[in-house]
Amino acid sequence: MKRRQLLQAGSLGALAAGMGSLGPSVTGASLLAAQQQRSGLPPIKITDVKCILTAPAGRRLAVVKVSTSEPELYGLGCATFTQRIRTVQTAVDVYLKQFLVGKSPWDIEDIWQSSFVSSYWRNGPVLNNALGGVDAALWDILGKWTGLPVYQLLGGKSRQAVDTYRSAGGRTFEELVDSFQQLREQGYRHIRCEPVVPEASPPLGPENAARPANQRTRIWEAAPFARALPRFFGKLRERFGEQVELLTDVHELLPPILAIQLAKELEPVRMFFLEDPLSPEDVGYFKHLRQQSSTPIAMGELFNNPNEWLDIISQRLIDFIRVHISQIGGVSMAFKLSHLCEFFRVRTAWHGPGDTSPVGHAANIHLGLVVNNFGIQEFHGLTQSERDVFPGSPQERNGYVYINEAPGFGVDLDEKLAARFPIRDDPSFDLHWGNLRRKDGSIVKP
Ligand code: GCO
Ligand code: MG
Repeated sequence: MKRRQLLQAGSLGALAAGMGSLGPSVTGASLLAAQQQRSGLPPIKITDVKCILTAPAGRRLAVVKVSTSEPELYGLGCATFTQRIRTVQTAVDVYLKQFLVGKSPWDIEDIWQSSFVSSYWRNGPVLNNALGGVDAALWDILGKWTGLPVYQLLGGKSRQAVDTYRSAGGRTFEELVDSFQQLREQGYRHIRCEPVVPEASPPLGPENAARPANQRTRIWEAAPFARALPRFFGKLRERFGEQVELLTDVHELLPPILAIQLAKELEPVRMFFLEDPLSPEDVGYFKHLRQQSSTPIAMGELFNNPNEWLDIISQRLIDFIRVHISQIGGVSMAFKLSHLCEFFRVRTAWHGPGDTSPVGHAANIHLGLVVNNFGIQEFHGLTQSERDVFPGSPQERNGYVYINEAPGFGVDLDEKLAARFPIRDDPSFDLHWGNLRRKDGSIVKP
């Protein structure tokens, strides 16, 4: 039977069954059975849940594949936590698999809620990414079955494409200006710059480079960095004028009072936003930051759970929410979060770096197409090998990014090709953050 026929037969049959069984004498158990019948979708089951790891562009990516009893009906969801990717794989392949096989893929919300508490201890990047991957895969399955793109299931398009920002790179001001100019010529209207400040990050001698990868240090001093940034952006504004939006990311590295000074001193530049000025542990400082400065604030790539964002959103202390969607539990949670933000005029700016798979980028974009309070989308850009491993990946044109109109998220995974880009467990891949130190040797916390 074709999908649509089955869907119709399913809805009518189930409606009749539901009407018959929902009388005043319904017991708890029969109510559960009646609900299961009444979904209007065929009674298929989850048959497998697995995590696929691949690194087509060098960065380690994790994708969850949920298979069903319907031949060839499966869904994909990004679960990338690149620094601890094997732990996500275990959470999916061992724990979520045994919890989910045999359940209905249509119960997206119930699977989210039950999986979330299934470990009793919860939250955190490992379990949330694993759950986020499953959640997105279930939306993908629903889209494929109904023949609709996920954006349609979430409410339909509010816009035709999502506007993106890219980062200009370079070690000197001149190099950065060149890179900035190229991005302008490609049509970008929003450009992020993270200048290298030599006084803040002095190069280390050859003895550092000679150390084993897990013991190599980088130096970072907040004060010279915070002083240099306003000068840098002042020059950039002078050079490129008012027709471009400027963004910067300070990676939660500043002591709160320096973040406040920086936000104030950036005011004349009229930034589009200042990204991640404070550590998640310092969220209490947002109210002081807000009282002192009108520089727009984007926050959140390290956030895991609602307790980290509820206060700063409801007290109107930030302007853009930029969580990593799989890190907070996937599309379902991000959709709720975007609605919460809508009421407080906070716009979305989902995290979209290189350590997001094309499936994850597509999820960011589907949400961005729907929500009224879309702000901007970070889109790192994809290499040809990523596009080959993930057929149907999003495309950029003139600074906008587009998804295709295929059902679900519209992105597939060529597993055979993915296996030709195995991930590496080399320590130089994930020790970057843990070896960032001040000149006195003490650790710097992002
Ligand atoms: C961003 C981020 C990334 C992170 C990276 C960590 O805004 O794009 O800060 O560059 O550093 O995702 O793995
Ligand atoms: Mg960032």
